[in-house]
Amino acid sequence: MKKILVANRGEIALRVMRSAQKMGIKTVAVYSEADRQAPHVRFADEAVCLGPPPSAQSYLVMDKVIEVCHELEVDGIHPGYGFLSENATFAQKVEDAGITFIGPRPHAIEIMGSKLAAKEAVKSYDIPMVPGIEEAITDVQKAKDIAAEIGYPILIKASAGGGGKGMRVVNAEGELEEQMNRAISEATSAFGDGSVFIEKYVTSPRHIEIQVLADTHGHTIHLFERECSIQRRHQKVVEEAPSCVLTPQLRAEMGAAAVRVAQACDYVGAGTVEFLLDADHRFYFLEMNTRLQVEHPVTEMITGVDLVEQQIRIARGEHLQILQEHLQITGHALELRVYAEDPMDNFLPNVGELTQYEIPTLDGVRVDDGYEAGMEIPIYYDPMIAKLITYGTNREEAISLMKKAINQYKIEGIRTTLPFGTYVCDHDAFISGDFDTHFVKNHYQPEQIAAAEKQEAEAAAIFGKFIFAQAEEKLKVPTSTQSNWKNR
Ligand code: MV4
Repeated sequence: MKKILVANRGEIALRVMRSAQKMGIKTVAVYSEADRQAPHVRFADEAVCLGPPPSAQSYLVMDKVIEVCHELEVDGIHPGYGFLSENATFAQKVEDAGITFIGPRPHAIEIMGSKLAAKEAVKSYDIPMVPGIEEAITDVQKAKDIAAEIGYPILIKASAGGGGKGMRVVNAEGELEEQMNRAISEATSAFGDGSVFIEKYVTSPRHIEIQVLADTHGHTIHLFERECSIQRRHQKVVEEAPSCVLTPQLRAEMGAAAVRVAQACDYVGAGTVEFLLDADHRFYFLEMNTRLQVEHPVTEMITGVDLVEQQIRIARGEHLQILQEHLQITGHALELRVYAEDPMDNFLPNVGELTQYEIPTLDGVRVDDGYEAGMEIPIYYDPMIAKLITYGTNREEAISLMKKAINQYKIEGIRTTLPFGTYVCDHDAFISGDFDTHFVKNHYQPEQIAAAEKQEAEAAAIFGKFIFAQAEEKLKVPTSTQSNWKNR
């Protein structure tokens, strides 16, 4: 593989190109008219404009991306995350064009893109699943019978779902019909597929996911877990590795289950198997993400493995050089997603110009970003500006370093989730490890950030006044030498 096109933008496009460059592979960037000046465009050896800012006219135009590959003699496409990364049709088109898709085969993407197909595929692989049904349901009476059997509360889920869309909690039989109709109509409009199914609702789960790597020769390994419970509206904000609740035994069990899930769909490349962990530390398979994930750096920090390099090696047909028994967890890593969102105003997108932008420079701190001072955050894409990653010998160190790094991070012009990061790192529930996916709902009080900011502003004002008084004192012109020019 001599030349890779990265069909993405922002921090992930840069991150992928860095590993490619390190391996001596040429890079091609594609971009929309909104990203002409973007760092990923300047970093690449070659860059081609795909079209107008909306993704549907640029980053999502499959044939255009493939055309660029032919023109520039590209032999591999890395899709990053989002955009075309989990599009089986795209993976197939790439393959048909004689280009290597750096990711799994189309059929694995397709199976895991449907929750019901995924359940069906892993059925004979001894994977723990939440009690429920494995087929689409439309009949309300049948749904009521099943719900009565598994017991309320239940959760209605869309088979094609993602990001919580089409998901409905039902607490009692009286609500079932209405919630089912809502879930079906939401799933139909969002995914063009109204298939829904029912599961027992796990009330206070932690979200734990396992990173896997599989080569084309049948070797599959796992790279331990990431804990991603700190999220709001199905958008992760803080992730860490390892999770502070897994015992070595549970970690090994979940890792082995994740490997079996990958094997169930003949997985190739880097993938992530998502599990729910209930209050009694029982785990259940949720779904598999067939891409490199946003939060992959925390795994890289604790294992020392460059996941993008592994993806490229696997795509080249190489054998995995890493053996499961050689992998070990060293230290602890945290990641804060820095979004252009106002944590004081319900995390509303807050796009605009980055009038000031300075990243922290501390040992053990990694910043994966795709913006520079003076740039506009476009309204067309995900509002994530950067990922702030800290690494320490233990969790306490990683947390304390995260607080320092947030303090050093200077972003002006837009509101970001940086203060939310401080809030989380200072919170007892987070520090003690006693939290679940409801952390934001249960523990987040924006007023406390406001109070802290007010206190800081007051301290700054007092300090400023003091400095001003000192300066004034120094500048005071002695009365005796006062000039009388006015009087001349
Ligand atoms: C669940 C659940 C509780 N019980 N399934 C959310 C998105 C989709 N990937 C699966 N999700 C959930 N499935 C059962 N049976 C709770 C969630 C859930 C969740 C999961 C992981 C991380 C954050 C979440 C936030 C709300 C709900």
